[in-house]
Amino acid sequence: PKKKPLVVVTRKLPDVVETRMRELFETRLNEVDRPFSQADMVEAVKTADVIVPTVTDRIDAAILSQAGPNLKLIANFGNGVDNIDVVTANNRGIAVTNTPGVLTEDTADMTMALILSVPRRLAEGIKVMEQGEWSGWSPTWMLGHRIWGKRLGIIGMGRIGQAVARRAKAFGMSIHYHNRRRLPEQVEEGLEATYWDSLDQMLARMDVVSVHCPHTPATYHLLSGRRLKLMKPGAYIVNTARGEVIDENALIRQLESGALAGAGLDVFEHEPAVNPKLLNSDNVVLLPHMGSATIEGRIDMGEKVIINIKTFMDGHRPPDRVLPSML
Ligand code: 8YV
Repeated sequence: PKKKPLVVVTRKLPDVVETRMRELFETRLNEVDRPFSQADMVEAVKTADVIVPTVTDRIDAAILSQAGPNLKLIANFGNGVDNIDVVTANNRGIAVTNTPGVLTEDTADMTMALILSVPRRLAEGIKVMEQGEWSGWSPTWMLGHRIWGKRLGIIGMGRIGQAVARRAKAFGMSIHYHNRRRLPEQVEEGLEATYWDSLDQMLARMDVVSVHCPHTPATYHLLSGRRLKLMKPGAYIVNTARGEVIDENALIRQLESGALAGAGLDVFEHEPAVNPKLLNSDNVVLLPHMGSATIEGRIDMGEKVIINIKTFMDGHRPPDRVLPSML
């Protein structure tokens, strides 16, 4: 029988996923879920046939230059592949796959939660109750802003962006989007979404802006200081994609000056570090990268990883191959 591939997994995954992996592959699992060090990663690329990294692992050109002859596949446990140098991997004949689709709805739910929480001051209300500071109802106290009838601008209209659009539409928002490519007419009509070729022009007119594009060299600081200044006074910003897409310091300045009314952030530029200025603001809701964090989703992601490895090892094209041309 063919030798089973050695699969190195960098983090603790759900038990069912690990059990299935043990059945199918020779595995080196991370029982204690201690984040991989640089040395662990070098050791892994030197010896493994397949590596299963997560968002907390960097596999850059320097690491890949130490890859052993066996390494043929990096099967990312996650959708975003900005942790991996896909171009260098590809040049070295190492395939990269991700786990699209299975975390779309969960991430869109969390995005909607932030779109609701920030304008309606949910976190502030919870804090008042927890601190026992509620002295009674008042007609003019704790007033937020309604989202109904407001304009939502979605940056990046892929699977997650579209799932957010469907939800926001049900909440009475009008849907606008900017994307590299315009959606097919039928899809656009189904979502009742308005396309903006110019991001600058869209930003100037939105009440809420939500980020759903991947982090690539082209989208790094896409929401730069200049662009954030174009936003409508009193607008809100939500990010469940990648922190690097927004210039975080510039965002803080716009929040401090009151030009922007608030932000809901699940992702940060230097995770897990969070700028203390964000932590001390009332008008931001912060979450620790929980967008796709459901038990069901993690199991689905694990299954996707397994299918990608299995298909690849059987000599076929894995369903979720990421090619440099797709970035
Ligand atoms: C995951 C994510 O938690 O898939 C992504 O791109 O950011 C998250 O949903 C993470 O990537 C797991 O590696």
